[in-house]
Amino acid sequence: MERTFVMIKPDGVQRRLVGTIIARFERKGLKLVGLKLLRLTEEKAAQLYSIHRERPFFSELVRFVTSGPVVVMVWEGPGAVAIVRRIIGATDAASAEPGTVRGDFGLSVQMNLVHASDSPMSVARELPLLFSQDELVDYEMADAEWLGRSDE
Ligand code: IDP
Ligand code: MG
Repeated sequence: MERTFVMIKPDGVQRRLVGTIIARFERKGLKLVGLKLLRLTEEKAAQLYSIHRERPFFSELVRFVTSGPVVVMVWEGPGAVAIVRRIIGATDAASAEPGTVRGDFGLSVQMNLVHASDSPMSVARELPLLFSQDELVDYEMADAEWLGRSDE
């Protein structure tokens, strides 16, 4: 079953939106398989965003995501990567669609509340940076048969 890596950024934690954001993924029918509150080290943040190393906003981005605690999560479900990207919305929160997390709660391109892996390849790189295998929990959801899509 597909899994994706998601992180509520420091602005989401400081603005007390952790529960609200988690609820968006829960109500869609995704399954939570990993969850932690922590503060990223500069090194971890730089690794997570290594593809942006050459971008002008890189050092500001690392400073921002290390400025306070974040909530890191792993969500599971058929097509979880693309579904979560649609739920969070476009990168620039100011122009993200209403109904998305960024569209409903943000105004900024940097402080856009949440990170989510953009492809299964990104999940394979990002998830192990923040979670070890024994921090991911295997279990069945009681409502799985009522969500209409079985394991693929
Ligand atoms: P994504 O989070 O939607 O995948 P990316 O392009 O991968 O967007 O950028 C990673 C993060 O870097 C964004 O979520 C945002 O916090 C920050 N960022 C992206 N573009 C800019 C920019 O032009 N200025 C400042 N920060 C940016
Ligand atoms: Mg990205």
